[in-house]
Amino acid sequence: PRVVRRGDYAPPAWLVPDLALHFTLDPARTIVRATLKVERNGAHDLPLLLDGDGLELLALRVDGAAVDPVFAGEQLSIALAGDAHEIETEVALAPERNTQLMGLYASGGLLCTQCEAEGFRRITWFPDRPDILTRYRVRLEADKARYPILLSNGDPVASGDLAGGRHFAEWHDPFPKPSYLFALVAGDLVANRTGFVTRSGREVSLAIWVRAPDLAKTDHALHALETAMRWDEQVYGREYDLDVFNIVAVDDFNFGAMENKGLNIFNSRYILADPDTATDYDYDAVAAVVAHEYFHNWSGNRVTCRDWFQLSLKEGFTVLRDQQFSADQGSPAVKRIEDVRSLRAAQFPEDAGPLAHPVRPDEYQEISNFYTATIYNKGAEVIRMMHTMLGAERFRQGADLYFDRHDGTAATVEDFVRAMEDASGADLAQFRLWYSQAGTPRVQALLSHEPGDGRARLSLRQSVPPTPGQPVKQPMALPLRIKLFGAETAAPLAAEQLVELRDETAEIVFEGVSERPVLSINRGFSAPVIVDANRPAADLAFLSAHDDDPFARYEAIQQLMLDTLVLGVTQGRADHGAVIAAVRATLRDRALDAAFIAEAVLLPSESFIGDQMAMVDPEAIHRVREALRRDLAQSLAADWRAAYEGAHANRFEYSPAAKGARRLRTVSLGYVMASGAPDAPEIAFAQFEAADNMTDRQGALTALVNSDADCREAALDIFYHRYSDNALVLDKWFSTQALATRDGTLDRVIELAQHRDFTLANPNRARALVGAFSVNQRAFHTAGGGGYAFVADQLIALDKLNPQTAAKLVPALGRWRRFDAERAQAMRGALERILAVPGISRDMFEQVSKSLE
Ligand code: HT7
Ligand code: ZN
Repeated sequence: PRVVRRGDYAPPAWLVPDLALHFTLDPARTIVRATLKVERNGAHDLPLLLDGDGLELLALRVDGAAVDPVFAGEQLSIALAGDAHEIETEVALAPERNTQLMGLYASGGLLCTQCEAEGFRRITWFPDRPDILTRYRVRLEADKARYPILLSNGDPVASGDLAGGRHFAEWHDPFPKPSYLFALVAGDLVANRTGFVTRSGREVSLAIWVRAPDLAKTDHALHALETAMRWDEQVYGREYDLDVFNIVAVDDFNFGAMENKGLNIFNSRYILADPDTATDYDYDAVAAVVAHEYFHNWSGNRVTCRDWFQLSLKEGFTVLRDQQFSADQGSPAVKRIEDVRSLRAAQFPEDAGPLAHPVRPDEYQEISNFYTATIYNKGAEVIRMMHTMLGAERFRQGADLYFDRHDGTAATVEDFVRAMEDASGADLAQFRLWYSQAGTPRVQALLSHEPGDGRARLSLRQSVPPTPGQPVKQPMALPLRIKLFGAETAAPLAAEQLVELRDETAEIVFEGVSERPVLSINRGFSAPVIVDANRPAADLAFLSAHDDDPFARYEAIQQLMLDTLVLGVTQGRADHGAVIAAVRATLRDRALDAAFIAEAVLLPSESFIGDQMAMVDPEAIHRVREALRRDLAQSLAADWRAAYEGAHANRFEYSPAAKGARRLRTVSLGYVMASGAPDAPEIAFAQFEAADNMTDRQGALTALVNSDADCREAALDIFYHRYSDNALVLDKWFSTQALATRDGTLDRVIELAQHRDFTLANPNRARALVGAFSVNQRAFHTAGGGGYAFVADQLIALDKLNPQTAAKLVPALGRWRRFDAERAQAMRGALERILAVPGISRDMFEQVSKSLE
């Protein structure tokens, strides 16, 4: 297989300062004419190499003269004598046959593009690498009735009618950009528009383009865009720089959205929202993704990446920025809890498995496989740690210096860290290991107390586990926020300390500690590590009630639950008393807000419990967790009812308080159902029917679908018929069933794959069924290996249509080392079967072969 190595980077031999693109758009046969002005970069005699993928080359001219193409592997090689030339190419494409959804493709009557990472080469011959920055002039021609709206990057400069019912539009983007940021959209679209005046007075026209029936669902996204634009001015001092900012929603999209300069293209699930069809989670995700793509205008577009090994430079930083933005819109504590929960659900397992890679990888076969939780979420945590260590002010100075120094260029991770160092004076030499070493560090923390001399000693020991290709690791620089509380007085024994653990071991001495101290460590999740503090249940219960850091408080109750569950699985039984008492106290604490309570009282997921164990027993985990759930449900029956009823709202409202109430209501309903009370299904069904919003409706549906209640099938039917013409809600119908914790989920999922509404051609639908099922630990690992066989069948079929989407679903099968011999063998068998398919894509080959190593 082709392996691309970071160490092999060489600057481009030829630059392309200007490009004119002419599209004659047609879904069956689009003609693309490209005129590249190329300039020799330095003294050399290398040919110009152009990338192309699946293009029918119709013409090639150099300085106006036709030449015969010469190919060097997959590239077009053009020998050039002078220092500056004009290259013209003409190619034909078939967007309607493009099922990979990379390059130019058709989706729901639209024509649209996706170029990151290497899709531009599926549109035209070009040096498709991010360190070539080019000014684009684009002319689009299409049938006016079918494609009345023609959009591209930058600002519109001309438009008009042509003969034969056709028309054209011309767009110029004044900002030189890498090819991965090119975009076009043609379609019958309508816009939700507003104006925005930047703080320096630029008037920007904002528009969200959708099909006419969806227009009413775009207000939330438009409002989020305005809020994000203002926030970036206020918090990072970054302003928008074009006269227009367009967003288009499309139904078929491999990812969440794409930050193309001035023309963001979105998966419609991250644009469309109204109370009847979108949950609070969806609303929050829409705002976060709109903000994320907007923030890329600076962190990604104005300063882009030199090569794809630097991907986290834009993605990690932009995730941090969107997390900070979302935190500022609601509860920072709950946002931090949610972010850590998704880091632990997606990134920690990745870092512990065969696909582990550093935040700045050293090599790849297919770059699309590296749009991972490590690049995005761990990358964000790494920059967050710099924020913690430098403080907000010095961090902002570092960000300003980074943007100023590298504006208009393609930069590296090293450039970012150096800007932080230069602006702050901090030494981040050791800290850079976060970019090069994979694996989640573990920190053992042991607190001892000598009451006689009033001293407490905290011993810390760190280790970083071996990962593929990295058997031995250096100690990392870990910022740990630490505080001690008095066990009797419940008062802090000293101010919080920010301890930077740099060596393998360290000892911190606290003086004047007369009371027995209780350790609060990694507060706010200041470092993305696993802490083994071995704190007794009593200390965790104490912290869950008294810690003044909300994240640490959440962490304490979750650790208490986790310890109890792990003990239940490994020892066969565990005392539930401490968990019940802590949950009771949390539920009854009137000072806490509902959203926090809902997060805190939710039991750790079955997968997360599995992640704590060397050998995962999915059935035992399910049994033990269900037993604790039932015990909590029955022991606190009155509290759950009170929480459920107390969180009732009369009318839908989208505000942090209303969202928190709905979250607590859903969690409480789950416990009411788990109690086995005879009236519970009725309560759930009544909520399901009466709901005036999707959060309550889907919450009730999930509670019913997880149960054996008689009305579960009726609820599923009602839901299906009510929303059968809404693809995004039907995705929920599929995923709710695929995630069900009850018996028989595997059979149901196999049945659903035959449903008339199931298709692998739409990535959202494929993920809703196959993706959701593969993270349902109990169902996916059903004894006998049927879950693995099902997923392998689907991935083999999906790979032929859309390799990128297929390859993203491989990791669940790659976790075979953590399961018993029979399951491990069946998982390997499924991977081997995929690998043996003739014509397997490069995407799948890389994921599957690495998973088998
Ligand atoms: N930067 C965007 C990445 C992306 C992408 C990558 C591979 C294949 C398809 C894709 N669509 C979008 C999204 C982002 O992080 O903002
Ligand atoms: Zn991004």
